[in-house]
Amino acid sequence: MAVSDHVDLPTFMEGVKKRNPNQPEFVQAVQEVAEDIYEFIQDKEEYHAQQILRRIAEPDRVVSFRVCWEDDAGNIRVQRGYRVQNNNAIGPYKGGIRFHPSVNESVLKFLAFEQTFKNALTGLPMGGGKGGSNFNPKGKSVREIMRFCQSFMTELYRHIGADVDVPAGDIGVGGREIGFMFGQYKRITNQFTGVLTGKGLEYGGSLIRPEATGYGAVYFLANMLATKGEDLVGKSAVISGSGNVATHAAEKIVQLGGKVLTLSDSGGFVHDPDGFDQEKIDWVKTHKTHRRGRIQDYVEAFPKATFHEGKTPWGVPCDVALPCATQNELLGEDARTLVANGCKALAEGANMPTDLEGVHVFKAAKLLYAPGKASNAGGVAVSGLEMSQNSERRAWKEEELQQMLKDIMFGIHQSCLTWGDQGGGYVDYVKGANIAGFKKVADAMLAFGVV
Ligand code: NDP
Ligand code: 2IT
Repeated sequence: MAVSDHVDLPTFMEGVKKRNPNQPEFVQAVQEVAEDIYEFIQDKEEYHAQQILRRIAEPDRVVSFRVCWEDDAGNIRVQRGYRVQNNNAIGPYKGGIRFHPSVNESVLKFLAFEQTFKNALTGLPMGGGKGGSNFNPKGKSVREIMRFCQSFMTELYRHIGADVDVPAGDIGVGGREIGFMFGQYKRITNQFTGVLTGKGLEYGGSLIRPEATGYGAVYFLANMLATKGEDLVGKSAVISGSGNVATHAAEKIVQLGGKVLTLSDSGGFVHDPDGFDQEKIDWVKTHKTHRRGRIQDYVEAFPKATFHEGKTPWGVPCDVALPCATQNELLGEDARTLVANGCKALAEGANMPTDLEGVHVFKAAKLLYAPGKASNAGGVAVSGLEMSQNSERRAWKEEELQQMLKDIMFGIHQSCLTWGDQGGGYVDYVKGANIAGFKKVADAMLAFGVV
C-alpha cells in the first residue's frame, strides 16, 4: 500500500524552508495558508494521499530571463525578468506584473501562490501567476519605460497567451506600461487577443478595472461591518500607500461617508486631520501617478496636513484601516497598536501587508480582519470580466460591471463566512478565505489525477 504523507505542520514547513532557501516571503505565505489548511484536511485522507498542499506550494514553473535595454544616455542596462506560473487547475494563469527594485523570485513566488487562492475565491475560471522585474521605474523617462517594457515583452510573449497566461498590472505597472507591453505583443505575434488585462478602453480594456481593487476592498470592509450592524458613515480610516489601490480605496471610503486620515508612500505618511476629500485624492492621483511625485509634497498644497518621514500610519487612531502599499508593511507591534487604539476592522488592499505575527494578533483580538486574498480580489475579478468581454468581443456597461464587482465581493465574503465562522459572533476571515480558495483548486487537482 502506498504510504500517504501524514507529516505534521512543522515537518511540512521544514520541507518548504529547505526546498526554498533564502525565500522568506514565499515561506511566510505558505505558512499562513498551511496553518489553516492542515486543520481542514486533518480528516481528509485524499488531500494527504495526493499531496495536494505540497503540489500547490510548488509552482508549475518559474521562468527567469535577462532583459536588456538602453537608457537615454546610451548606457546598456541589464535587468532580470520573471514569470511564475503557480497553478492552472481552474483556468489560465492570471496575475499581475510588478516593476520594483525589490522584486526577486521569493516575492513573485509568494504573490503567485496567494493569487492562486484569490482567483479561486472570485468564482471565475482563473489560475494563479505573477511576474515582474527588478526594474525601477522611478526617475525613468517615458521613452526608457517604453524601451524596457518592449524588451521585457520580447521574451515574455513566448510564455503567455489569452488561454495560457494573462498578466496585468501591479506595483509600478499601470495602464501606460500595459499599453507598451500590449503593443509589443501585438507587433511580435500579429495577434490581437485578450493576452493582458488593465488595457486602455480604446483597445479592449474594461470600464472600472482601474478602480476595482480599491473599491472592492472597501465593499469587503462594508460587508464585514454589516455583520455587526454597522457601516462606514462617520468612520475614520487610516490608509497606507498612494498608488492605484490606496487612492481608489480612499475614494470609495469618502463616497460611503467615511473620513480618510492618512495616505503614504515609501518616504513616510501624510496625516490630514480634516480628511482627504475627492479634490485632495485627485491631487494625490495626479501628483503620484502622472507626475511620479512624493507624498510629502502634499503638505505644501494642503498646509493643515503633517508629514511623518520614514513612518507608517498605524499609530494614528482610527475605526478602520486599509494597508494598500506592499508586503510586510504592518508588523506585530503595529497590529497591537491598532487594536489598542480601538480599530474595529481592517481590510488588506495590498498582498500580505501584515506579517505573520500581526495576523496572529488580529486573530487573537477577534478583529474583523480580511486577508488580501479575499479583500483585494476585486481587481483580478474585473480582470476576469475583461477577459470575458475580450472573448465575446464586446464591452459591458459601467452599471453592469459595478454590480458584478459588488456581487463578486459579496460572494467572497459569503465564502469566508461559510468556512470561517467560529461561532460566538467571530468570523476568522483568514481561515475562511484559505479553505474556500484551497478547496476549489484542490478538488480540480484531484479530478486530474497525478499530473
Ligand atoms: P502602485 O505602484 O500604484 O502604488 C504602490 C504604492 O505603494 C505607492 O504609494 C508606493 O510608494 C508604495 N510602496 C511600494 N513599495 C513600497 C515599499 N517597499 N515600502 C513602502 N511603500 C511602498 O501599486 P498598486 O496600488 O497597484 O499596488 C499596491 C498593493 O496592492 C501591492 O501589494 C499590490 O500587489 C496590491 N494589489 C494591486 C492590485 C491592482 O489591481 N493594482 C490588485 C490586488 C492587489 P512609492 O511611490 O514611494 O514607491
Ligand atoms: O494582485 C493582484 O491581484 C493584481 N495585481 C491584479 C492581477 C490581475 O490579473 O488583474
